[in-house]
Amino acid sequence: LTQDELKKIAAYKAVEFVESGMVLGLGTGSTAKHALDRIGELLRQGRLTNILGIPTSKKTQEQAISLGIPLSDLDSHPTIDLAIDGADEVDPHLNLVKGRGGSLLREKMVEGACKKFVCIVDESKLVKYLGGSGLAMPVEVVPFCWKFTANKLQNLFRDSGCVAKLRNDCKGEPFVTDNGNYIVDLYLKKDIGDLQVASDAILRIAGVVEHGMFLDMATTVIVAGELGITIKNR
Ligand code: DER
Repeated sequence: LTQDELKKIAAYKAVEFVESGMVLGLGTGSTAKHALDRIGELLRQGRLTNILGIPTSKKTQEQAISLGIPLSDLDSHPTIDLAIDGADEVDPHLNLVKGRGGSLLREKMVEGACKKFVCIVDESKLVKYLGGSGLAMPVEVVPFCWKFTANKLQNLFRDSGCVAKLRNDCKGEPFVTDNGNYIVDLYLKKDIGDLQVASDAILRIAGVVEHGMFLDMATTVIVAGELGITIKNR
């Protein structure tokens, strides 16, 4: 099975949790895309009705519109029944790294407002500890003096061999989020220790808007692997 087929399997499994009448947090990324496609299909077939979607990015909003999924927002629906979204990393405690797609702020706002957050991943996302994949740990920062903020972040995790890099787009310009901010990606060589302590320290830096560690947020993680589907509950 290809990685994308595994993502689709996890996504379709998550959509089994969706009931008619729900207000849904709609995730962002290539795994969540399959979940949206499936929701759109069930709506078209009349097997799901009366769904309202709260998108976690402009990209997801566009996909939802193209699928005919009715949309609303957090101002109108401050409490959401269920969110379905992917992740870049999942640790054994169901803590996540998200945001490699650049949507972490709106994802964290939406998923933080949900009664249930079902995270969908292929098995390649499982890590022993967050930051362990050696891939980016995203932090959304204000553009104003981003170097100053990036240096504070790098120094915060210097004992973990942290390198902080501004994320650029395909044209070599700074990547700009849906919220008009920049992303500084942290590359770690070692475990950053207590995640809550790390999270609090990151958020104390004035130029930081939000980071990509989603701690104690996922209520269920659906993992699709070569040997089948595993459902992990908090
Ligand atoms: O950027 C994000 O937060 C995405 O949800 C990411 O974490 C998962 O993206 P993928 O499903 O394309 O791997």
